[in-house]
Amino acid sequence: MGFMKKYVSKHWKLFLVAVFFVSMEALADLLQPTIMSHILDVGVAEKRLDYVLRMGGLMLIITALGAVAASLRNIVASHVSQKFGTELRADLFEKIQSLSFTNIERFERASLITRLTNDVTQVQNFVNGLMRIFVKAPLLCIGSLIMAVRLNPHLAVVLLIVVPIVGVLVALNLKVGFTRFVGVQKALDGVNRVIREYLSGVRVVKAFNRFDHEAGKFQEANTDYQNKSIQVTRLLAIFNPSILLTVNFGIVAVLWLGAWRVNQHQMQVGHIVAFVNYMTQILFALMTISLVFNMFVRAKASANRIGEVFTQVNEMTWEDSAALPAHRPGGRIDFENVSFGYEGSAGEPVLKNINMTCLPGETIGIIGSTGSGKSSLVSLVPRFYDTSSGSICVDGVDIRQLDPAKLRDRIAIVPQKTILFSGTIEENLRWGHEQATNDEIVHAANMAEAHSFIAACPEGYETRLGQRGVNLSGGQKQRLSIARALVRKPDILILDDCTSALDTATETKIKQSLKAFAADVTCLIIAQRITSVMDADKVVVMDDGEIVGIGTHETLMKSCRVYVEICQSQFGKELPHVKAE
Ligand code: DGT
Ligand code: MG
Repeated sequence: MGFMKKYVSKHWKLFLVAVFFVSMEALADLLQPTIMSHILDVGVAEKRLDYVLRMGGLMLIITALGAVAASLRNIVASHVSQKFGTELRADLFEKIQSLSFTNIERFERASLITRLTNDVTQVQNFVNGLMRIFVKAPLLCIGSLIMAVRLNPHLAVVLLIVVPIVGVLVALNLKVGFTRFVGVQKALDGVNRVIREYLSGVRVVKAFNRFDHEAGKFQEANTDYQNKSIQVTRLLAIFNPSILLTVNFGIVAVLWLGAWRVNQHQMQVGHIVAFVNYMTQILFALMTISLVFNMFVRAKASANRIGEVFTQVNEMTWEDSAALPAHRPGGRIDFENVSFGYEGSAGEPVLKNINMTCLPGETIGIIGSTGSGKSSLVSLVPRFYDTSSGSICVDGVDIRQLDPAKLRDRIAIVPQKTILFSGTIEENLRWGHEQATNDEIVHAANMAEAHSFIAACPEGYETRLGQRGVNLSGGQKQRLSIARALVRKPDILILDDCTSALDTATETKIKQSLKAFAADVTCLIIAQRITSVMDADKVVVMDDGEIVGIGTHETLMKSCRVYVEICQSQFGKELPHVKAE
């Protein structure tokens, strides 16, 4: 929980102010029963009205001061805890942002969401509680004990028995509670995960009529959450009344003992009233303390989970001084003996011994059966992942020395799975380049054959997209995604199967525009159709994570068996020729 240090050093002063006010409040509460006993034993017993009035006035003043302290404490405590919660959430969000894919994939997405929301709230609540009731409870408890013993040592014998029993109960509660609360938190993760998966795939779920199945999964997670929560509540249901019972027995004992002593004329009634008052305060304080422990346990479990994210060390390191050379045209990429495997997939490498060079301005087609590692190969260039062995250089600089942000500035990607964000079309296109002029945006949209359909929308570029662009067709989304990449004017352009949802005519038009655009841009084009890549400067053929052929269409037709097989499967025996331009 080292991450808390920062906030402690930032907020401890105000925290202490709140604690000061809480102590004032507790002090006011502690004085009341004693004054009360004086009023009874002196004022009432001796029928001295002036004494009653005087002490009554004192009581009023003390109560008023207590109330003022309580208000101030409330204000300070809310301020500190809200600020703390907001800062913690912001820092956690920033941390998650800064982590590499590999780091993030160690957590489930659902659990990252609960960590950001529920866990932060738990810790925030605890901090808030610390400044309110949590400090007050022990103060009241110890204070009441002292005041009670001072008031009447004979009655205090009862406390000698009651307090240890309650202490043991609270300790037991704490011990048994911890693992249970951790379990509750995990179960809540489960519920979030199921909902997330369902919502992100809601159309597919409905299309396949899998609602019952999904509902079943939800039911399961929900029931698990219920059971775990019930277990915890049951625990509280046993411990809290036991504490209550013990203290109430104590009160009865005090009444009995006190009545006996009053009968013997060894003490006055006022003492009994005051003593019972202190006992109730102790009871209240102990109940709160067990609540505090429960909240502490919950907050600790949450803090651990937040700490897990904070302690992730970003595996991607770089040298601040390293920079890509400024000379143009840039965009040379060298793969040298690159191997790569995703973490957790049994160490099986997805890419093996990749060697290739892409020169500035070259267009490289990448083709291969599904799962052969094409997307994985191109995802290494913007350093989404680091290679397991071997190196990748961009413009002669090993990308492991480069700040990924600087590297990615030079690269534009059209991912295989189109992802758009809620906002207007223009806002989405500006992701490519914030400062792009309107002309540049329209130009990019034109190249991606997106301008005509955008212009046909009543609101044109101001058309709002739903989350992930749900109000667009697959092909429209793909074209926006291409335009977004073109707005960037990158050195390296990566197109991952980005024309899969387009008809051949549109694809051809886009390819022609790209040719002019990409004259000095290194283009990596992944495609399923041979026709999409056959006129590239070089075609890379992938099979099972390896490059089995590099060359032009003609050379590959002569030398690469896999390429010929792909070709035959797409065209039959009649093999096409590259059109002379
Ligand atoms: P495609 O798009 O269907 O034509 O296939 P490729 O060639 O783009 O294949 P790719 O690179 O997506 O996948 C290669 C292998 O890597 C495949 O066995 C699945 C695995 N893989 C891909 N993405 C991930 C990932 O994010 N995590 C893990 N653990 N494995 C992945
Ligand atoms: Mg792919």
